[in-house]
Amino acid sequence: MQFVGRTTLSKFVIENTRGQHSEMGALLIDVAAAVKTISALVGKGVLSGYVGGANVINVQGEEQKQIDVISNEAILRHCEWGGQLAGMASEELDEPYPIPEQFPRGRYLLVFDPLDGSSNSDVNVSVGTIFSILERDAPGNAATSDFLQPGRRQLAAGYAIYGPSTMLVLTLGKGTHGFTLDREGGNFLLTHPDIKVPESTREFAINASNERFWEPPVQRYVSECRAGKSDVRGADFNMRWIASMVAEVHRILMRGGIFMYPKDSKDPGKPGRLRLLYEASPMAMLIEQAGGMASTGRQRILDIAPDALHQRVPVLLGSKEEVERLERYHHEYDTGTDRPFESPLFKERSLFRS
Ligand code: AFP
Repeated sequence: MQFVGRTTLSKFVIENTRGQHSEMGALLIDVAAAVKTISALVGKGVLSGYVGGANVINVQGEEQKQIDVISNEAILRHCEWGGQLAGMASEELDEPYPIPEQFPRGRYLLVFDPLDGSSNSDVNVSVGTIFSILERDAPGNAATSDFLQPGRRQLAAGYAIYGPSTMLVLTLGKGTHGFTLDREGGNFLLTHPDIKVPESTREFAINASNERFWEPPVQRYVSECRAGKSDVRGADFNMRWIASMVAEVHRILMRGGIFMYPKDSKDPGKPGRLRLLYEASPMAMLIEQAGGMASTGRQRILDIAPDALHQRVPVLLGSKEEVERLERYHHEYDTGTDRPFESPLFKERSLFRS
């Protein structure tokens, strides 16, 4: 009886999608069911039989684990039957998934990364599912072009984090709200209503092994954070890197910070590592709805019109003051007005420019 009377995810969703989007409410309840299935599997670790073992290469040219495949299946099976969807798109599938013949069609589009950070599942570190819901003008069978909408058109976005506890964090366009899974009762309970990202932070997250491939504005920013009290920032910074975007974004929603996977020159064919439709856009909506910012450094992420399903983008997101600073550094760099910088990397750049 301990949790009786608390707001469940189902109640929250039904109350907040009544009217025009009630069918989307039903879809979200199916997404939550899929998330519970994945949570149970991930929580078993190697005992599930899906963690570890041989990997295959997926459509992104990346290693695909058995747990990725089974998580993808879980979402497809839980969500394909209800009649709300015109199609689904997944990180694990090259093309959109058509709704099977035997099921009715709806007008919503579900895009998702079934298990982000799955390389971490082998080492028992938090992983997550990221999802987003878009709308097509009419019910029917979705084509790839239907999915290519800027993130500002998302009707809902969320992620589940499979950590010491499983949480589902959701926005329907009115704030960002966190629900914790009560494993015994089987319900997600509203535990973190109206999450707010602090505007200021002294914590940043970036894969620093890529430093030599970053653009100068990011090198400048990180070098200033590392210099701490002794330099222009006048304060010491802390660094974190989990290599699991869901876990980094969750930390930022809980206590502030900035997450960066910037543009780099490591592979000139890839303008960033993270995927726009099912990683960057949903996280950008959640962060903005919590009062933070999400940018490429040169453009608001939610304004990018995708031209491919698996398009990659640079991602800088989190506490407002830091994302604004990074945007300013990009602008100063692009316009040649950045101040003389003492880092050897910047001296190198000024040599190139002179
Ligand atoms: P996987 O799902 O292949 O593990 O990738 C997760 C991810 O795209 C994202 O969650 C992390 O931020 C990023 O990779 C970490 O990658 P690095 O290996 O570059 O640190």
